[in-house]
Amino acid sequence: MTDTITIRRPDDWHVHLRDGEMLQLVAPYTARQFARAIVMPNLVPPVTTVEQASAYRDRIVAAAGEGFTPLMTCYLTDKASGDELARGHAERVWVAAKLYPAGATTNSDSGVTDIRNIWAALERMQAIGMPLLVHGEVTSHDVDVFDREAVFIDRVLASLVHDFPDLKVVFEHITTKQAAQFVADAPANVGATITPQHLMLNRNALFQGGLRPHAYCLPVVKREEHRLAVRAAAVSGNPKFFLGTDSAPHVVGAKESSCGCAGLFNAPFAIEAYAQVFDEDGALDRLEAFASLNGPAFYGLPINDELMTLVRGGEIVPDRIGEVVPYGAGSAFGWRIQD
Ligand code: OTD
Ligand code: ZN
Ligand code: ZN
Repeated sequence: MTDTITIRRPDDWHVHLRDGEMLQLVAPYTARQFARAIVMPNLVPPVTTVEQASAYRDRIVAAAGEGFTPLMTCYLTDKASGDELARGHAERVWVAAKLYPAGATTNSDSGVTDIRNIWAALERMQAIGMPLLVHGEVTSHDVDVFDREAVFIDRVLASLVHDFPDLKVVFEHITTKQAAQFVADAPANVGATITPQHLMLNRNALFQGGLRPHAYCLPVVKREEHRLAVRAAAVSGNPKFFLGTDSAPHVVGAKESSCGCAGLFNAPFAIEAYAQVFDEDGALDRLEAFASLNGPAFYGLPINDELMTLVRGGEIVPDRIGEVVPYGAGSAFGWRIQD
């Protein structure tokens, strides 16, 4: 049994770092583990201009400290401009752009109401090699919340990938067997991020002995068969699948509420949680590819020089970090980072 594993320092290809006080609280946790992170633009107001993104990047660097590189994203709206996207990409502010179907998740009200509205922007992104990051859920009220991802593939994503054969597309935080299959079958320009919670929880976690707000995120966790399919994809070694925590902190009062916010704060013990999953599946030798190699390869970025060593035996996750309940509070993941 392996008790120690050394990997290239990982990156987080999907994280919410927030702003203001929350940014100050959470950024050091991401920076402690990850060399780089793709930072989601769903602030209020959303990050839609190059200037906003550049100023936000400065605030993140100040909060995270030395040795961490935030990779910024543009929030696509119905009015997204190809010129603005190309300018931000050329100025190396924007690494990618994010598609939120309007209303699909937290702070997505300014998102895209119809994919046809951003057709010209997507053509431009394809031409300049700028990846499109997709929150893949339909929002129509007639579609069951547990089916929204699978229906999105049929109604939107399949034709998008077909119509833009050279556009790099990341299907973010996949949660279903349909998504895992779609990405596995798609050409090499389509990848996916996977969160720790979607590898560890099925939808029973939402109702275990009562209503569990700290297991609630979007896309919502699914049936066991989906968890197993997503997990098989993550540990498979297939380069299309890579680490994206979707760490999305909310203060405890906003979670434990009659209308609780979606999102889990998993940044403090993220790599430890992934290590536990890969260990349980006998795939520790593939953790490095998932956490540290596949993402950079997809984005066309170099891998990190530094190494990270993980050792068996986790510490207890605290009940609170500031005013936020971290993912796994009160329990321990099987691994810890060696100092
Ligand atoms: N999901 N919460 C949030 C975003 C994500 O869809 C997501 O990427 C958030 O709070 O920003 C969540 O549950
Ligand atoms: Zn999302
Ligand atoms: Zn997210």
